[in-house]
Amino acid sequence: MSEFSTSGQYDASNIQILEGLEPVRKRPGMYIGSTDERGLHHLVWEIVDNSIDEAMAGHATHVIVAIEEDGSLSVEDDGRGIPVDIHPKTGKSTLETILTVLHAGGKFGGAESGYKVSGGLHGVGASVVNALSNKLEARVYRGGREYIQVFQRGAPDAPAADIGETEKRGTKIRFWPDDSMFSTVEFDRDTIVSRLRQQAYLTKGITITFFDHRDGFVYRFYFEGGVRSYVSFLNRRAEAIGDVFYAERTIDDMQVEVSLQYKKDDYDEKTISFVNNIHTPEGGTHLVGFRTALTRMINKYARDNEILKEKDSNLGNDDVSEGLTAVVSIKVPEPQFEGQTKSKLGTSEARGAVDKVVAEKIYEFFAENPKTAKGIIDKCVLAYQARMAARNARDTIIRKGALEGMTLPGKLADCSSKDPVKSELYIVEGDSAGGSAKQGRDREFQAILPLRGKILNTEQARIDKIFGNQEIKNLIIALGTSIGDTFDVSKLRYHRIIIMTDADVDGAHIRTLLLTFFFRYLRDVITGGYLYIAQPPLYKLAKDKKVWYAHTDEEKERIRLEYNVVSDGIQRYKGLGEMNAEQLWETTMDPQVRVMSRVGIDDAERANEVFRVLMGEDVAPRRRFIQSRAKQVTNLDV
Ligand code: 28F
Repeated sequence: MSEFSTSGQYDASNIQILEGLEPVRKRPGMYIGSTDERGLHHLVWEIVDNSIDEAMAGHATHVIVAIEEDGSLSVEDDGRGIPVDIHPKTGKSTLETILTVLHAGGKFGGAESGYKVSGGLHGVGASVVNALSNKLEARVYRGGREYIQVFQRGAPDAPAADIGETEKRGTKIRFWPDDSMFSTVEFDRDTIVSRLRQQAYLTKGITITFFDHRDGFVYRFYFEGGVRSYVSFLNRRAEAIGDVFYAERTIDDMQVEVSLQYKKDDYDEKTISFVNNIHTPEGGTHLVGFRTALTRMINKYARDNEILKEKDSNLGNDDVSEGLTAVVSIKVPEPQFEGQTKSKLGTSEARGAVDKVVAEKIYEFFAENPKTAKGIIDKCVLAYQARMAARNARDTIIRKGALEGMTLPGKLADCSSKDPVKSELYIVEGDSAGGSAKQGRDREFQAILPLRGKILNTEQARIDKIFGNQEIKNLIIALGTSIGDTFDVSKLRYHRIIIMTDADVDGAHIRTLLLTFFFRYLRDVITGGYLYIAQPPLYKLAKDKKVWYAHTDEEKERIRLEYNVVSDGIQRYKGLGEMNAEQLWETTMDPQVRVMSRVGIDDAERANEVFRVLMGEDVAPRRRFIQSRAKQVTNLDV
């Protein structure tokens, strides 16, 4: 190990640092998932999570996040400040170690080290942000002194320097993402604001302020009520049954927080679960504990108060979930994650802890709010009856063999391969594009299902009505999985389902309807990674018998300039119908050249949310949704 130099310039020692972070710069996707916009925002979450950790440990109360005028991003907290003492073994300060050694910041350890969000299984640590930033400036306010250390792509210019007195305390990190690494280095305000709102709900009592210094936009979050406020926010557009239920308790080092409220006329469920502030879209033991306890206590209360008679069968989890909005947040010192995207909690003790908290407190809540309890149970009983009716309706339809795939719909142009792994289904908007797709496809492994016009608005329709809609029925039969509680993803007849709609507003509408339908009734098709969206080209450029296709404006400009294509050699595609079969194949269907994106669960969830706001029946939220994107607002969310 080379002698640690104290001179301003670092000599051989920082080569070792570069080696430490070299793998990050070589394969960034291994650390932050991707280098597109989503990966860029992972850099923000890494740093913000460190501040939230400091707040969760009770040492910070304010976090400030800012997009600076030059497009860089800064995060500041008023915690203890990362230690700057020099570590005898490495000769480096703790600050420099955290920022230059992989996984250095997030030490594992019992509850005394708090509930680590960053640096844990999900956090890769601030050093990854440092490695992927052209520049990173760390400031520490500690012991009445201010320290600063600047890095370029993870290598420090010099040791941490004491630059004078300060009244402040805490840590501030500002970074300039490396534009040679990311497809975009432009931060998205909405993405950051909605994540900060969520973190503020999950860390009750913290104040998070967001500044966009590019245009003076300010947002401040402070939620005294923690997840109780979160449930109120989630239900803000709905009419609710009674007050919000809230329970909090620490059992064996696990801090459990649960809140719920039922909506009156809506039967859509929205239960969001977290571990150490990390969203667990695949649920896990904490969510199982929540659901079983809630169902058990609702049945118990219903029987104790003769709403359910001796002869009545128990209400099931599904009946208890209709119209339910709930947030389950648990903090566990060393959580075990499972599942495909490591976003399912495996820690078995969490199930018992959440079950215990819910069972104890929800019965008390019902006893203290008998009207609310009656309203909830009546709704659950109604859901039970509707489920029975739908099951009977479905059974009659299935008995008629309509859904057993006995009669594949006439509109489906199936492929000859019977191997689902090789087969793919294009869901195409409109009969004309459907026709071209049928002609242009490779019939060995590509099936086509044309969709006529707008499919059913599944936002409001009940399951028995959905079965009545021919387009939906065709789709379900073609997929082969059935739907609802007879759904079986292993019966899927195609392992790639590709939504191909026009690039215009109508196409976006149909795509949103389809995404919402899959999200609502065929969710495992999404979580299994089977659902894609085709990206047809936006432009066709032609010159001297040569033809190019462009998927983005930038690509079109690059080709136009490179080959000097005159403007009347450039066609902007309005819809799929303008392409003939051969063009459709060679631009959008040929696996060698086509561009398509895989649908993630949060894309579909966001479509579902956007769908509800834009397609729901209340006007106010639609106006708000549109306004909040059209003008700058200063909002105080309480
Ligand atoms: C803008 C981003 O990163 N805030 C942080 C602290 C405070 C401590 C700490 C962080 C690793 C091994 C300790 C201070 N004093 N905001 C942040 N604030 N990390 S990151 O320590 C991590 C070290 O041991 C801190 C006493 N204990 C901990």
